[in-house]
Amino acid sequence: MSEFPAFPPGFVFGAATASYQIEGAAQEDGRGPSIWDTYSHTPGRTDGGDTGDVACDHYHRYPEDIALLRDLGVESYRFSIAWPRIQPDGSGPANQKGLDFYSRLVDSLLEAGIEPAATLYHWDLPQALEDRGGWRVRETAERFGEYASIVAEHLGDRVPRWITLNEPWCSAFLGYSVGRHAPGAKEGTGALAAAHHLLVGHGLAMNALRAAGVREAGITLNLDRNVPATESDADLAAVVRADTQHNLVWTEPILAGRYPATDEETWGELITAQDFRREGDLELISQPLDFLGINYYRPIVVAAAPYREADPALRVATDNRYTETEYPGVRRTAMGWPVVPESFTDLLTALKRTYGDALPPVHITENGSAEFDTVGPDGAVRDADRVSYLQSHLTALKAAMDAGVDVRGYYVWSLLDNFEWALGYAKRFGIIRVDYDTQERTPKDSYRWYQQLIAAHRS
Ligand code: IFM
Repeated sequence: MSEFPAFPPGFVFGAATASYQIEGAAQEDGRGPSIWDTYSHTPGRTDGGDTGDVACDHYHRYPEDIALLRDLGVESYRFSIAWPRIQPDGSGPANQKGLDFYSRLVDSLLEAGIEPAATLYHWDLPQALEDRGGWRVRETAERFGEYASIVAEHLGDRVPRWITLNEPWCSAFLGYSVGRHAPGAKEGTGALAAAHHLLVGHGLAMNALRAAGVREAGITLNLDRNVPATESDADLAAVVRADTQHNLVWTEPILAGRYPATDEETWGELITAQDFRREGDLELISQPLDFLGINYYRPIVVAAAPYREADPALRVATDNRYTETEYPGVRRTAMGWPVVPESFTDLLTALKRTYGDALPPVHITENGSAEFDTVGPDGAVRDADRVSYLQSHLTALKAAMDAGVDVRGYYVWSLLDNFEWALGYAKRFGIIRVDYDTQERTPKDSYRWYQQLIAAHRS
């Protein structure tokens, strides 16, 4: 086992996907339209006009995908449930055919000896709710709580691990401020209201999961390791704003039951003049978690950027109050993301230093890389860069655990090449290649590597 980092007994190895990125069958069995259907079908929004209409056709091919998971040897599979399959217009009674699909998926996983880990929301909001205001309005959080109850009642006995939201930062800020994700809005307070209502929705979903008696419930955040470009006052102040928007806006209410002390400094009257925070919200949001899910990919070097007073949308967006600059001298993935495994260790140990015993056990619910894979004449898929990324990041994870961070599991992103949102199908994150013309699946070298790592922990 020498080439592999060694994890303690009971550590969970898994693989992750998300509904809109792999399922396809966008109009089947009563599924309603989501904001990602609308967004991807709007000309100019996604690279090449790609949509999730067919994706990996997992809706029909899930038995084959579960067989690949079983051969891989993972203990757990993280997938997400498409809200518009359960409630096509976001409210009211459940669509039985939608529930049946996830019931079949869960039963097949259990038969294969794989623990299901379900995410309730990985960005596919029913379009009907967006038409009524989306995450800008509190009603969406309330509907989310109802949807969570329906799903938890039907699947709670068979799914041991539940994640309320995946990366709410993307939903709020990419969706309502930067406009690079659905619904593609560029607003000021819209994004801040969305962030708060996502947190309220998380709290209501936690209540629903607790009422159904599920074994473990938590949330997944994509926290950032923000590194100042220089030690200048301006760049250090930009890091405070970046930390507030990317990290503290979530971790402070969830783990400490308070709003970030730096939110006024970061957003000024856009936050102070708001009225979406209500009494009792912090108690709801900060209820105990069984685990915190963390998705990690890369560090971000932050430099101050000129402030554009004229555009309130950009005042809350990532791209304006600070600029993400180059990370010199390191390899970059196909996403252009710098490969800096130590920053994974730093992120986790810093979180532990900040929150101490208030930090629940952690699951790494996503980690992986998009690479330029090579397909040989024999059809084999060579992805040495991904193997190296996984090896170095699992080693960095183990270093954080050795430094005292309680990490219980790791899910590679992703099981399959899939629809990478606005970037379409050109970016491949899978440890299994998908030929989108034939839907043929081919395990890559990284799949074999991960399979051996898992096997080494079992022997
Ligand atoms: O593909 C996404 C996923 O949906 C959420 N986390 C980051 C991944 C890679 O960009």
